[in-house]
Amino acid sequence: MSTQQESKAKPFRRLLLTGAAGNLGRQLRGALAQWADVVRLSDITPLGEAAAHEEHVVLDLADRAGVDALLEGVDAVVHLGGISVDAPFDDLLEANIRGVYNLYAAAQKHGVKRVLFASSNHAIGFHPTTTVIDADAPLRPDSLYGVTKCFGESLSRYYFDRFGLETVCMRIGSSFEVPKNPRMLVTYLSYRDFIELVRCSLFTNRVGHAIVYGVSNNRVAWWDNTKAAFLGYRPQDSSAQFDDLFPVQAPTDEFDDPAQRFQGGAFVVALPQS
Ligand code: NAI
Ligand code: 15L
Repeated sequence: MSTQQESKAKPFRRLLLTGAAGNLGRQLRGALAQWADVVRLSDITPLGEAAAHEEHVVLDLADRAGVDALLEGVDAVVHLGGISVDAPFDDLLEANIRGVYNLYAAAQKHGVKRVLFASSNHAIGFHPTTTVIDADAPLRPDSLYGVTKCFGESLSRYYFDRFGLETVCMRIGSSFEVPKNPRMLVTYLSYRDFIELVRCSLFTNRVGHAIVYGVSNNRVAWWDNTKAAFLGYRPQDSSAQFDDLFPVQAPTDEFDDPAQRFQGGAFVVALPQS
């Protein structure tokens, strides 16, 4: 191979991104082109026009045969697909329980090396806002949605221990263009930091099964990423740039409102219609 050809070689032959039509999928779509020859994008909703390096697959993650075919020829997966808020159990069951099982079963069958699983802060949302927790904190889901993220973390642990399929579980805080409320000044993850954490999760050697909090370098922190330091994630952004949007509040356990006492915010009190 000539030097010129070598410099063009990309680390992955084929990367799969699920949930590609969603908020974070749309942010990541462009970045993946640098990392793989072929980017396979999937969602239950249409994905727009396919670029030359893209393959599009529109399917429901609950479709086992479809997901099996989706994983064929894939080196690594960024799994963002599924319901991203609290919802009736039957809906969560299909997208977030059956869907994540289908993904792992197919990934193992097809020899996928690594998955980035989009977990959520709602897996640990019933920890108080006055405590700082790390990767070893007990799961304390704040919603059925949070319970499905605990299932994904647990399933991925099993697939690593049993089959050696590596996963980084990214417990994402709040990744939006701009924080929407005071809580999000603490949970904010900029899109740039999100993409960087995906990069670290895909390219670090031997991650095994890891838990990392997806959060920027905000002034107030509830989550300590020391145990995921080996990923080399160095957030560049901070919610401090949005301080003028909301009054900054010192942590206190004197709040009457559970949505302020617990890290999950409104998720700890809301109940979806069934
Ligand atoms: P989103 O709701 O914008 O995107 C999720 C995508 O999954 C959507 O495009 C949706 O069509 C697709 N999807 C839903 N059900 C599906 C099914 N049955 N089969 C196939 N595709 C399906 O959510 P967002 O913000 O992009 O989040 C991505 C992931 O990160 C989600 O798993 C979410 O739970 C997680 N997350 C996001 C946070 C954030 O602040 N954006 C915070 C914590 C976790
Ligand atoms: C999540 O898990 C959701 O996907 C997202 O929509 C936000 O609600 C986020 O958590 C948050 O906690 O702000």
